[in-house]
Amino acid sequence: MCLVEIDGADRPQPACRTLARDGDVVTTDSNALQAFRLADAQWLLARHPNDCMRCEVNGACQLQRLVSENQWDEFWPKVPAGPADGPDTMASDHTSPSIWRDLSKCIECGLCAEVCGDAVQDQNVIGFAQRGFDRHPVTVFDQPLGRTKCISCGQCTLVCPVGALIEAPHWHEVLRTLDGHRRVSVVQVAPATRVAISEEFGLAPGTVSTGRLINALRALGFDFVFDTNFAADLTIMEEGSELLARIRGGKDLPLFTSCCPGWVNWVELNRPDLLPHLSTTKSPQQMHGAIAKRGMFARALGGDFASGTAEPYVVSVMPCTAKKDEAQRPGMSGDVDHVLTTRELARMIRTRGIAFGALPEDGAFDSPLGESTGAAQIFGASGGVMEAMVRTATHLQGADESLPLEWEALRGVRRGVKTATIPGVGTVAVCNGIAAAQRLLEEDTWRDEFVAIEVMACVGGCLGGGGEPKSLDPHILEKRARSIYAVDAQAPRRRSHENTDVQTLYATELGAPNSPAAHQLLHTRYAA
Ligand code: HC0
Ligand code: SF4
Repeated sequence: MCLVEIDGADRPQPACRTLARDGDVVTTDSNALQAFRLADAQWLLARHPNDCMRCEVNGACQLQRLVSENQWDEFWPKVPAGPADGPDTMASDHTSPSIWRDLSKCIECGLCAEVCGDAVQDQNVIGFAQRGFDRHPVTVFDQPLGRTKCISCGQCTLVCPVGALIEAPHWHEVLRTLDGHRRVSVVQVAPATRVAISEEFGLAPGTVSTGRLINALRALGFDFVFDTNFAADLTIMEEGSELLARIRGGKDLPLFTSCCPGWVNWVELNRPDLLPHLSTTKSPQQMHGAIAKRGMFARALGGDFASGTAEPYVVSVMPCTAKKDEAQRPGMSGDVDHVLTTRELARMIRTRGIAFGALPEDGAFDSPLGESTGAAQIFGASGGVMEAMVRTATHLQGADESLPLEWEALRGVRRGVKTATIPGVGTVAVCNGIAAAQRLLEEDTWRDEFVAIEVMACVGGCLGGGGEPKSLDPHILEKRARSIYAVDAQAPRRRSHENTDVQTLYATELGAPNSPAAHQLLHTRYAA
């Protein structure tokens, strides 16, 4: 569809994969190109299911947009091929807890194979098989996705222009539960969602929409709207203390952060020998759910909730597809019932006719699981978890309080490894993207070089997560990151140990970080 004519070339070339050279004369529209596109469209539409009304990407599908813009409707057969008519490889694949595939909708653009391959994630779970009309994307040995080494990062869903690869949708079930009014409902919102959801509603990329988002969630019917950032501060208390204990004991260093479930999946699937390095601290999503269901929030609700015979219904809104998988992991005790991606939440908001852009910006999180510091907010950017940990670990070490809060060397959305040497702690590394981590781990030098390594599977960190809005803006990651760091810079408290609700939680229930009570609620195990 993106064919262009280049003077001197013997046939039209795809714009998406042809590098423009100095002096090229490129024609993007002509009668010949329109004829090519129409022929392509006819071929695609003849095979494409005609089920837009119930397709998960209805309204966000690039094929649908092209049909409408070019008035190709008449070329779409009234009774097109559906999933039931295709060969086996066309069947819907729902075996992954995070990603659904429906190859009957595939337009064979190749973007999924590219992003899963060497160009970005370097997982090579999806590639291309056959040639000509039979060419289609396949997994290794044509296995269902759930039986491959897919890490659930969702980057393929982010680039799929149609509905062939999507996040496993939870939003229908969430709406049904809210509409039933039979359970006390709790929702938590991730740091990277609030800086990206604006894009779904035509607001400028990078617009911070925390207040609007809270109001939208209340309008959808949630009883309590909380901040994942509260639990991110708690994560830092636990993980920072775990790091210092390992440094003191000289064991299982470097410590690997464990809040990115795509990364945890990668270690379990590819390098189980490295599991002892993973922090046992649960991710903020899971900690938040644990406290809501079995911790201070359940006790505050009283009655059956306090005694443990009833549980609130806990939903999280995440920029990440792998968080769906994380919530179903053994060892997570059902802390979170359903996980919505940023895109799914936008769909819910649209379905209910809520005018997001017109909502007041004054929404405030409920207490006590709503307080957070700037350190928690930067979790959403690559390097943020490490920077937050450094801010608190240096404090716990009794280091000079005049140490900088901002560690520029750990920031930035460019793929690769970032490092910094922290007085009193040691040298730390940040792997921005799973491919960068793979490369670092190929040589053994990391074992002696670093005391802690942060890995985020998606380039940019959660703000580039597979559940974020699809964007064609080449600077989208920078824009979202800028907003995240701006929220931190304006926060009245910027270090996790300064969160007063977290302090109260330790004083009244958990004792100290890494105590037996904290381990019971806030830590997990991994499967080799
Ligand atoms: Fe993230 Fe998280 S920062 S993983 O990217 O740690 O998804 O935004 O919510 O859990 O806090 C995602 C984002 C989170 C968690 C937090 C961490
Ligand atoms: Fe590849 Fe990630 Fe998609 Fe899995 S979710 S197929 S690892 S891009």
